[in-house]
Order: sequence, then structure tokens, then C-alpha cells
Amino acid sequence: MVNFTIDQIREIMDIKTNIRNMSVIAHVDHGKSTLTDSLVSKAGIISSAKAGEQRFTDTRQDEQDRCITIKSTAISMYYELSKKDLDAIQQETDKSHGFLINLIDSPGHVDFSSEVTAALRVTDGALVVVDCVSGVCVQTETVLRQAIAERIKPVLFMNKLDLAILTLQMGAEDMYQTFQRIIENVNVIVSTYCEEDGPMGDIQVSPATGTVGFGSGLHGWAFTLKQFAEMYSSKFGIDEKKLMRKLWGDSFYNAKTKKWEKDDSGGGRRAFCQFILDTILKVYGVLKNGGFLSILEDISFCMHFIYRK
Ligand SMILES: Nc1nc2c(ncn2[C@@H]2O[C@H](COP(=O)(O)OP(=O)(O)OP(=O)(O)O)[C@@H](O)[C@H]2O)c(=O)[nH]1
Ligand SMILES: [Mg+2]
Repeated sequence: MVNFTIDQIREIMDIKTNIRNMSVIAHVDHGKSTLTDSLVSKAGIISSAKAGEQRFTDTRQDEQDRCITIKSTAISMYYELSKKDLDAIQQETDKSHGFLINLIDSPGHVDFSSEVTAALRVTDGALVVVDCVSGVCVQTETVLRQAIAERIKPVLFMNKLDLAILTLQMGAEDMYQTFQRIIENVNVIVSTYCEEDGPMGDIQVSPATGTVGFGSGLHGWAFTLKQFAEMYSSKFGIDEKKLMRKLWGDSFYNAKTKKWEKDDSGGGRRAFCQFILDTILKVYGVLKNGGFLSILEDISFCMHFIYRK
């Protein structure tokens, strides 16, 4: 069931502050169309059972046949922010909680790069997808550079976590180190093409500020540290924003002494591994034999794009 109406979409078109145009950009095969499917299914346009396999935005027969995106395709979705999230972005949206998200799925193959240029011209935010197993590739740098040249702020989505867990059987610390390296690589590119004191300000991405999402487009789930910070905030009695910073980087929690530490010499475990990855690894352990992973389903990366504005 589509969970919005044409009337809602029409109404929101008049509220300019509530429209977000964004492009999904990445190296070829890093999972842009599959991830777009997951977002589209969240909006109810396609069924969740088909999400990830249908590649809804690959509308042409040759795209479906070859499993590759050739033309950029736009899709409009309606999304409602909660009151709390709306307050957080301090925007004059007294009229509506609804947001119109125009998402453009672009091709990653270098032959079709003009499609990326065209997509970036009409969007004001970029969702940069990186396959966490392959890491930052040639086209990742190219499209990121293009986005920055168009003065578009990027957010990062670390994709294919299922592959790292199930196929590569990576442990939590290994995964953390991999993510950390990829984020560093992305930020090196960002700082190469964008000056910190330039017109765009600091546009480096970090999980601690909610500008990096993690998940699997294929299995239809994703998270940012914000969800976990919200969950753990009352348990630790720490404010959400502060807790997000503690859930990333060299921040260790010692369950015995109940203290936060800066290294693991005191017997603490990295907070990101202990409170986030361990949980996900456990879920995969339980559901490994073909269960559908709707438990962690979230549209948080989309939300955080909204946050950045
Ligand atoms: N394991 C796993 N495979 C994925 C995931 N996302 C995409 N894939 C697979 O990766 C391949 C490429 O996915 P696409 O979504 O077509 O990639 P794309 O970035 O849109 O590719 P182009 O548009 O041609 O650049 C397909 O075989 C997908 O099934 C994921 O989260 N996990
Ligand atoms: Mg594609």
C-alpha cells in the first residue's frame, strides 16, 4: 500500500521549505539502485518483499537485462518527520510535518557520467554510497568531486554490511576499522576539493554527527548513531548528541566499572562494537538461515539528510 496520497504530495509542493531534492551517487555496482528500492518500499510504492530485487528505478528493459543503471531516474516520496525531529532542525514548518523527497538514482558507470552531472545540477544534497567491502573506488572520488563542485553537501551511506557479516564473516572490531578507514578516505577527498573556510563550510562526514549511515540496501535496513543514542540515552543518563560522540571513535566502555575510557587498557570494549555491531551480529546470527531482516529497517539516512539542511 502506498502510504501517501496524491493530495498530500500536491499540498507539500507549495511548501518550499519542505522539499528535498537529492541524488544517490556512487561507484558502479555499489548498490545505489538497490538502496533506492529500499527507500521506495519504505514509502509503500513497492512491496518490501520485492525491494532490493526489483530495482524500481531501472525502468528500461536494457537496464533490467544488464543489471546496470544507464539513465538517471527520479522518484518522489512523501515522508513525515516526528515532532521531536522537526524541532531539532528548527525550521519554520508550522504548516506540515510532511516532506517531499525527490530522489534521483544515478548510474555509476563512467560511460554514463553525464547523467550524474545532470542529476547533481537539480539536487541540493548527495547520498554517497560506498560498498564497505570494496571501499572508496575511482568513481566514488569522481562523483564526490562533481558534487562538491556543484556545492552539494554529501552524506555517506556505508552499504552491504550483510556481505561483510555473512560472506566475509568479519568481527566487530575489524568492521569498525574498515568503516573508519573508508570514512577517512572520503574525508580526504572532501578536504581536497573543498576548503573548510569556503562557502560550504565544513562538510566532512562523521558518524558522530549523524552524517554517516550504515546498513544493507539488499536486506532493507539501516541505522545512524542517532537511533542508538536515543535508545541508550536514558540508560546512561547522557544527552543524545553527547552519546553519539561516545558511540564512535576511540571510546570504550567498561561494563565492570561502568566507566567510559579512552583506550582498552582498562578492559573496556569499543562502544561502537559493544553497543551497536554486537547487536547486529547477533541478529544476523539468529536469522542467518533466510529470515527477513525487517527488525532493523529504518529510513534514518534520509532523515539525516534533512538534518543537514
Ligand atoms: N550483499 C549485498 N549485495 C548488494 C547490496 N546492495 C546491492 N547489492 C548487489 O550489488 C549489485 C549491484 O547493485 P545495484 O543496486 O544495481 O548497484 P548500482 O550502484 O545501482 O549499479 P549501477 O547503477 O550500475 O552503477 C547487485 O547484484 C545487487 O544485488 C547489499 O546491501 N548487500
Ligand atoms: Mg543503479
